[in-house]
Amino acid sequence: MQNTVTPTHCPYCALQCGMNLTPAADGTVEVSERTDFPVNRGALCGKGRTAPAVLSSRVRLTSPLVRSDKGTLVPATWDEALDRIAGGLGRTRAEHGPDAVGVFGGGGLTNEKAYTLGKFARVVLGTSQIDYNGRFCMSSAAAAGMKAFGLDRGLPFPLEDIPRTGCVILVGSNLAETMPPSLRFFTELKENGGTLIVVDPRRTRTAEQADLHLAPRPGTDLALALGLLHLVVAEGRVDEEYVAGRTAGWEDARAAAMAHWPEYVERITGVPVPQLREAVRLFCEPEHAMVLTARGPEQQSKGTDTVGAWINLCLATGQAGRPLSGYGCLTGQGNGQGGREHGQKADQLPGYRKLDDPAARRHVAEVWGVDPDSLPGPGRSAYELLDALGTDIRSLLLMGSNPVVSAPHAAHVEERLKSLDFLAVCDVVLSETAALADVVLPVTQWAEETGTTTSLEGRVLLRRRAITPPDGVRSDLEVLRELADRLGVEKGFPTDPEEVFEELRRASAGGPADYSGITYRRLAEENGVFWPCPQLPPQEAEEAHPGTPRLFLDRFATPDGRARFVPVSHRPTAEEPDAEYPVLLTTGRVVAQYQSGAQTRRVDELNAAAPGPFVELHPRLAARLGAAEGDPVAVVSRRGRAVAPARITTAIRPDTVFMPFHWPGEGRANTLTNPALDPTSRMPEFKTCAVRLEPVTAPVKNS
Ligand SMILES: Nc1nc2c(c(=O)[nH]1)N[C@H]1C(S)=C(S)[C@@H](COP(=O)(O)OP(=O)(O)OC[C@H]3O[C@@H](n4cnc5c(=O)[nH]c(N)nc54)[C@H](O)[C@@H]3O)O[C@H]1N2
Ligand SMILES: Nc1nc2c(c(=O)[nH]1)N[C@H]1C(S)=C(S)[C@@H](COP(=O)(O)OP(=O)(O)OC[C@H]3O[C@@H](n4cnc5c(=O)[nH]c(N)nc54)[C@H](O)[C@@H]3O)O[C@H]1N2
Ligand code: SF4
Ligand SMILES: [Mo]
Repeated sequence: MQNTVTPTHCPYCALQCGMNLTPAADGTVEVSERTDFPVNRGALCGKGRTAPAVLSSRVRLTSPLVRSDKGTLVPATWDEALDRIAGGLGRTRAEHGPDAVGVFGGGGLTNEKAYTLGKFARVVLGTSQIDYNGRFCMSSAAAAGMKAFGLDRGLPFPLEDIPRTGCVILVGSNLAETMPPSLRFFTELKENGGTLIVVDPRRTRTAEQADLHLAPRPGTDLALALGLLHLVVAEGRVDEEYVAGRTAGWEDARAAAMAHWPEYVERITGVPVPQLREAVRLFCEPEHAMVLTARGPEQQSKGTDTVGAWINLCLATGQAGRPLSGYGCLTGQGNGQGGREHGQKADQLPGYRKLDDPAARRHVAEVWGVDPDSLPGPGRSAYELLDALGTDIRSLLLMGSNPVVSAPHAAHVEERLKSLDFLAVCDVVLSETAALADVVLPVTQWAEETGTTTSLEGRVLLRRRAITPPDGVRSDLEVLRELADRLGVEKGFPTDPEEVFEELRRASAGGPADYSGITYRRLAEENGVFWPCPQLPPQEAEEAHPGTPRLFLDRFATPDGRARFVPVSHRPTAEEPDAEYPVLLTTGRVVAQYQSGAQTRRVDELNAAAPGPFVELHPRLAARLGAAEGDPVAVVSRRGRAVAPARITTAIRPDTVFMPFHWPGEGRANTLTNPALDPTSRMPEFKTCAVRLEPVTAPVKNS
């Protein structure tokens, strides 16, 4: 394998940029341009370019760690560590029943890992208590997409369609920082004469590219979308023929929208009526248009209704299920799409099947060689699961997430994790969550193992092993196999990713996310395949199914083929500002750090670019506080207090402050966030809570 160039994909975000890896003689790995992958055509952001730094033994775990009698983590052999985990989980199961054992996964895990983790929970542990960090990510968009279209695939079309549409409304996405190479599609859109509307309370690098920037008050996107729909109706811009032919439920949705007068919407959102009218004009005049959402409107306690309202706008104007038009969600994590399809979600079986559907249970149970009645039912959502730690749930196996930094109301979650009888964490580094564990297992990562991911386009991709992992680490699949063995299940947990994928193909066959026609060979030859991709019956078998880059062109995935309008109305956020907490906090990302920072905070170049947390605030707010640029500012919510330097800018609304969430410690944004959940998606309200600002006079204690 030495000195050969291996084409593969980035370990981080859902764009899954293609890159080439070459191992060098000194043990390091070189990243070079891979131009044959059409999404990024060789371009990478700084995170992707520097990703090999996290492969280095200098920053990662290379030995299992177990908690000693003195309470510290000390190196142990693999057998000792695995025995301890099987003992810990097994004891809880014996004493408190299977549902007292929890499993928490991640949208960064490959399809093979996510699939095996879900199977492990249901078959080996017999627990219903499994969920994953994707719940914190795109779950509201997924729920809204299921309701409206009968299927959830983030983008129903490839990114390459964007430059050829007429107008894109980009709602709460800062893709110039979160998916930099994707900015090209929007630049090309404008070069082709199309327009870009960005909806964001901040004038971000993305908003700077827009023809029209709407800056609503955080948490008011639902009213904004309804106000635009009101104007569409009032101005006679509804595509009546399309509505009659391809949708259902218009009358109720229309009635709900008509209650949202432009002036009323201006009062709620702060977006002036002329801007609302301009947005409607730009969106409705071209033949084709798209709405894309990301975490801004989705991470709200009304995220599902909010996305539903944006979908209503697309449906009323005939902009869905037609070429070069539609609604899409920009999924976030490397395998954010595939990770939500194959069973690590509380209510789900592989192939995006429902755990409470008897036919789905029979199909998957047969593939797994178990009795359908032995499969548990749906469990709790991610935050509810974390909140139940130490009470209903006594032991936890965690793989691919760092909730001490990334979960809402993080101090509470941290305390819940500490109250467990037993915590096992598999990670590549000693994350803040791994540091609390009773046992930590060091695992292999992207460049050291083969596996598939499914990008934000719904394109299934092959990540290839490019280097030999260091001594002392094992793959997540090997870990699950060893634990299954120790917990009495000797078969059904292969460690070869391709073997797992072959089983996943069968388990997903006939399901909404059907991968049965996809093989590793095809993925290697075709640069990815879009699902659904069923295996064709033998008589047609020479012709492989081509995959489905564009969904819904003939019909939506609902029983009658029609898309569903949702009748939604504006409602306030779960925590509106008041006299005591008068300012809104919103949270998000910066280009040089990834998520909880567990990986990127170990890369010098990225730390130099983004060394720590900050509080972005308007000069007027700063003046009231008496804070100058760089002064420490305390942000206080009902859940806690965080301190970070002020970053003063007119790019943010004067009623709002912004903090990135990548850091632990006293600047941890999630100390402040509100775990109020969306009733349908169970998404926490990361994007708004009420805070007050205080100047920092005395040193503050670390959280
Ligand atoms: N550099 C970097 N890139 C990443 C990641 C990372 O951590 N770092 N993570 C990946 C993952 S998992 C994800 S999910 C994606 C996320 O990608 P994005 O959704 O683009 O990222 P965010 O910064 O969370 O939020 C986007 C924007 O929403 C705005 N916003 C805040 N509140 C509201 C609101 O109420 N309404 C509206 N309309 N907008 C609002 C914020 O100001 C912010 O600019 O990025 C992926 N890429
Ligand atoms: N305030 C606020 N909080 C947020 C958000 C926000 O916008 N605002 N966004 C939310 C969103 S969208 C997301 S996606 C979450 C993400 O937050 P987290 O779930 O914490 O995501 P990561 O930091 O990517 O954590 C992944 C962990 O898995 C490890 N890892 C990487 N690869 C592997 C592997 O192959 N196997 C194993 N076992 N481990 C691996 C990494 O080292 C890291 O420790 O944060 C959420 N939290
Ligand atoms: S944009 Fe996303 S996939 Fe591309 S290099 Fe950056 S982190 Fe990696
Ligand atoms: Mo995410």
